[in-house]
Amino acid sequence: RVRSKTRTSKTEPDADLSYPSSLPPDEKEAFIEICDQLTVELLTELKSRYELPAEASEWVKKMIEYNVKGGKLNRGLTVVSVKRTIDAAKGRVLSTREFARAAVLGWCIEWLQAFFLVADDVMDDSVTRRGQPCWFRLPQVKLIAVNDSFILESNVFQILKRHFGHEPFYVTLFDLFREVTLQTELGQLLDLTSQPMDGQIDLQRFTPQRYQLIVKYKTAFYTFYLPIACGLILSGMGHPAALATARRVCVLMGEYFQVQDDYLDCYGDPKLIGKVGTDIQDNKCSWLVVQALAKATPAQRTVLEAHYGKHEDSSVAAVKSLYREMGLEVLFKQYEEQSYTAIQKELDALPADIPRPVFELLLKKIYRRSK
Ligand code: GPP
Ligand code: MG
Ligand code: MG
Ligand code: MG
Repeated sequence: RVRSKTRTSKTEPDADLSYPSSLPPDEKEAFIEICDQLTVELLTELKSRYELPAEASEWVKKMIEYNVKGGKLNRGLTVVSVKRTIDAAKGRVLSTREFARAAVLGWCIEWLQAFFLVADDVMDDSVTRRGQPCWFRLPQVKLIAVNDSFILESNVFQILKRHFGHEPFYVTLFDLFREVTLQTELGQLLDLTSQPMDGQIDLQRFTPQRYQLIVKYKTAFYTFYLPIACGLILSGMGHPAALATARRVCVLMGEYFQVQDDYLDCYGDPKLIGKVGTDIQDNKCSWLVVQALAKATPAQRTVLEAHYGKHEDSSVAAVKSLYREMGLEVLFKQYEEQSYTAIQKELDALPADIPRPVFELLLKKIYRRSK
């Protein structure tokens, strides 16, 4: 009896775990404040537990600030929406502490994304990200960015342990992050090896089937399934049937999202998307080239064979003008509408234990997106 009085219950914080007692009313501002707290916690731990000298922890601090913030935060904020929607259905409003904990989990996804992006930009030889030079482009960084991406990944598990290590669902969360990370890495493998490395360009390999597999693994799981699953697990709704349903819809949305990303790589405004497209030069199995190949005449195919995957501006221009000639912009708009309708239909059929408003919000956020 005495013990049960003095011991903290499972949902009470550990002694060293604190959350702000008040947060700004604006959701995004409040969410961002949690990131600052997490950064301070990580740096404190690096200095105390891992004996990191000031100069090195200063590096990590700059690296986190450069790479973790500055995104659209869709993934992270989704965790909060799921928790809020499920609680609202039970007539409950999130307390500041509950908001903060959902936000912490949301930041784990933003951190994981930072790991992926820092590494992806090295592999894709990209120039800009989120409106600034890619981290590895900084002269003082270069390939240290590879190790930095690993540190960002480890940070995810430091945050998870500190904030959720005492929860009964800790192992479930841990396993989810580990699994989604592997899925994304396998997707990245398929993306990077969609062409043989011997310099020969084999456009035969760019099939719709391969495309679907790449985008499902490299994008859908971490972009849509992970935030939704985190929200469900945090709300005590992470049973296998709900997760399986969520996963099916998330894969559909993820495919649509990556098709948009491929479209924007060529047709987006770099000022809006914060990055300069490199898919044509990089010989990527992009939605655009897959569509082009599916309907190309032999002459058009020859143009692609001559110019796709080449770094010269004239080759990139030749591919872009072929895309224009083939009406790929119109084809994309058609795909966009079809895909939107198909996903909407799936949402209409969702069982009651899935927080449909969250999916609707997500779909609304990405429909006809220009960034
Ligand atoms: C998006 O591909 C996929 C990722 C960013 C996942 C990377 C995974 C790793 C394991 C590193 P993309 O290259 O089209 O994205 P972007 O256009 O943003 O560079
Ligand atoms: Mg890539
Ligand atoms: Mg990339
Ligand atoms: Mg892209």
